[in-house]
Amino acid sequence: MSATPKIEPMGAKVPEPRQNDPDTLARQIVEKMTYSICKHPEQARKYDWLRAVTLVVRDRIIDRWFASTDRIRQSKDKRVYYLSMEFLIGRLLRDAINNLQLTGAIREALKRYNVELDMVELLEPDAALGNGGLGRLAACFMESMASTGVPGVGYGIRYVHGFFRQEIAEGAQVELPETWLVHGNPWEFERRDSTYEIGFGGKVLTQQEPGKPPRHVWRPAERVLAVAYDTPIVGWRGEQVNTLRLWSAQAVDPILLDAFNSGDHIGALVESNKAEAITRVLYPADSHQAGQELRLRQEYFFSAASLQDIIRRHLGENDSLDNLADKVAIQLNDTHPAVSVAELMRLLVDVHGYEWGKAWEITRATFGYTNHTLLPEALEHWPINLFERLLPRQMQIIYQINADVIREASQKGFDGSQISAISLIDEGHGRRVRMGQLAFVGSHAVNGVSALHTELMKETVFRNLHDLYRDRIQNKTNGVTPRRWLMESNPGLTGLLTEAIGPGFLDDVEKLRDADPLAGDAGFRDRFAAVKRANKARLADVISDRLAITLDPDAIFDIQVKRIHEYKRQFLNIIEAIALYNQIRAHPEKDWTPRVKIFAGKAAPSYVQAKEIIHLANDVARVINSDPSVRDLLKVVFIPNYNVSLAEIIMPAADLSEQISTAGLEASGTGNMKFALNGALTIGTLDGANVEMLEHVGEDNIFIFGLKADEVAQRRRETHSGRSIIERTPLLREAVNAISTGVFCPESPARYHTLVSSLYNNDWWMICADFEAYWETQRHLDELFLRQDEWQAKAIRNTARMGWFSSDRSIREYATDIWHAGPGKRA
Ligand code: CBF
Repeated sequence: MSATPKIEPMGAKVPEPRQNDPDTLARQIVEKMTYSICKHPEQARKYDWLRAVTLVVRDRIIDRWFASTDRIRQSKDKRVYYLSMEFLIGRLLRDAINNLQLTGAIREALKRYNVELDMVELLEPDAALGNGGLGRLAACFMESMASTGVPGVGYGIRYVHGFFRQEIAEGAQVELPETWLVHGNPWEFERRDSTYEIGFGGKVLTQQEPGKPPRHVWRPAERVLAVAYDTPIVGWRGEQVNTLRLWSAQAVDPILLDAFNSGDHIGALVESNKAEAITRVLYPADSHQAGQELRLRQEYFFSAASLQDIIRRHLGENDSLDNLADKVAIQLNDTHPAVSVAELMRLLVDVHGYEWGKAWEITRATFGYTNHTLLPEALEHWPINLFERLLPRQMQIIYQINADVIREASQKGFDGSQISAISLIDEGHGRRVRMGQLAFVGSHAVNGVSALHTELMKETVFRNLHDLYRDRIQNKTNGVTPRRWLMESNPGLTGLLTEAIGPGFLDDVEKLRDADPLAGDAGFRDRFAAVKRANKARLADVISDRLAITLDPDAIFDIQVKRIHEYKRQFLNIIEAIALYNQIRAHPEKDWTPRVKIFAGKAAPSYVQAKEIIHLANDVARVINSDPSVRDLLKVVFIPNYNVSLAEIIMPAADLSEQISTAGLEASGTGNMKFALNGALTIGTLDGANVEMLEHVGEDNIFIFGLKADEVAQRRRETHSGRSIIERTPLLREAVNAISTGVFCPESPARYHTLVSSLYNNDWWMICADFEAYWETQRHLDELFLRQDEWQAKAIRNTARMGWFSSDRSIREYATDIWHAGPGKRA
């Protein structure tokens, strides 16, 4: 047999220069329309254009993808694997076109057929494979890894139904299934050659040979297949294309023929339904412990598939796993993939024959863990009996890790209560496995996502583990990608800045600093304000189309968009809106600054209070917007179905960004960064990354109010009641009374009884405690807005000073301090 000839993949040496002029692109779009979509261009519908353009862009990406993969393989550089249950990527076409710098040429090409690129881009469904901040951060990090040259692979789950669609019916949230895959997904490539078996349940056999440590063999009772789907992630200027690999679950046997043949047609499909259920739906809760078996199955499924894939790739390029940690860094995005620690130990010890101590050394050196919240309800812990039933061998391994950790702590003199805080097993709540502890002890680096959050991690949830491993916790403040959150979502501002300071900031966003002195230039301020006004008018159009509410683009656009959660305090914002409404009516003679309060966000379907807050926002909006005595000085809007694409329109249109969480509870926030980068002023508490934003933009350019984290803790020790504050604060009292007497819901006056009584009896979120400071700061902002020169100067300084909050900076820090990977780091 003759040797197989070596076939160079097209584009492996690339990028073979494809022509990017409008003529060539126009011709290729029609070729795709004809031969891939099988439509005559004259009969093409809108979606056909989307598909044809996507395929033309995709060809260019594939060339570069091959080249990047080849380069990484040949260089033998250390790879970074980002394990995340969520990737909230949104639309990909605009991102790809922008990063390949094809926007102008494709726009031109499409014009030849009377097709608008903007219209085409809007047709793409949002890939909503995440809940909020954590998932969106993962998406920004993927783009930044590709943009900064880090050889990164993202591993996650290919949910058939992403984050639910939200509709508002009579003021209340209604959840509907999201169906992003119904028209197919041109960005993904199914890789059946990367399919792995994942086991669940069964038993562990122990084989004991004389003089040797026992060998454990896990015999799962159930097996499902994990099939890989790859999506290219294009970095800035297309210089590197990384891979996002998402796993889809399938049954080993698609149908049980015996059952089918004997007439049990439903039973024949039970296995395959059970397998496919693993990747069918994203859990719609960002900070609630779900506790269901399916969630644990999801976590193990994608962790186990990713580890098998990583090991297979490593062994394809190396002789053994001895050097795994030199070649591989695995980042655990929160505790969701924390079971990976036990699974890697199982693979090393049981499958690859490593001695326990050596396996532990490799495991710890390989993993890093990012904590994203201190909220107790979000710290995952699994009932031992469930864990043991589903993952019996991993449970044994966790016991053994725990024994080692406890021994170490005892040797260092830790007492009983410290040891029980450190233990991987919570003995107090019906015996549970603590995933935070597992992730912590199994990682060489543990990080928080803002300076304050990291310090609080050391003082609270991980206090004792921090005492045991003093060097392990470090901070990595979050960031956002400036490509999506400035260049693509705000072309007006990007154009203005390019004219004013040159294009350098496109490659290095910290160069935005060059715009700082322009805050003193009246001509620039006017042009900056004109861009903002146009963005506000665009948002006003969207709101008019969707909700038939007319807004004045010259009013302050005061915006709070994020998950609905008590600690994020949308309730405080609504109460302030009511107090303002009361004051405008009581004092029509005063010079009120027109204001539009905009809300958007989803509540976890089982989170009753959060859903009430949405209902209240809608009820209040209905009453205020239809009251002629307010003379349009105040409007309240709740935009349904907040998602990444809507955020891209909202962020550039804000004058004022609401970042008002109870201090100590928002780990970082990233919306705060997107708003400020686009020139919004922030009203906020000293919480999460607001603290660092204050340092960067300067205290004159951000509006901080309210209790600090230590003051919140102190007040909680003293009292939980808001009653005395309500009673002595007329503005607050009247607003709260209006809610409780049914002013906003005469059809059901008791609707907000629970919400209001919580303010009186348990002001846990410090709404009463912070109300006055918040009100005063808002009135100060009203006055400032009338002095437009001053306001715009501050807005310019925000944009100019936010470059540090780029996810490129975050990724470089992870690469240097945790992964020891990335450009210039040869392993
Ligand atoms: O770190 C990213 C974000 O994660 C959360 O959304 C989370 O889900 N834990 C936090 O609530 C945010 O503060 C944080 O920015």
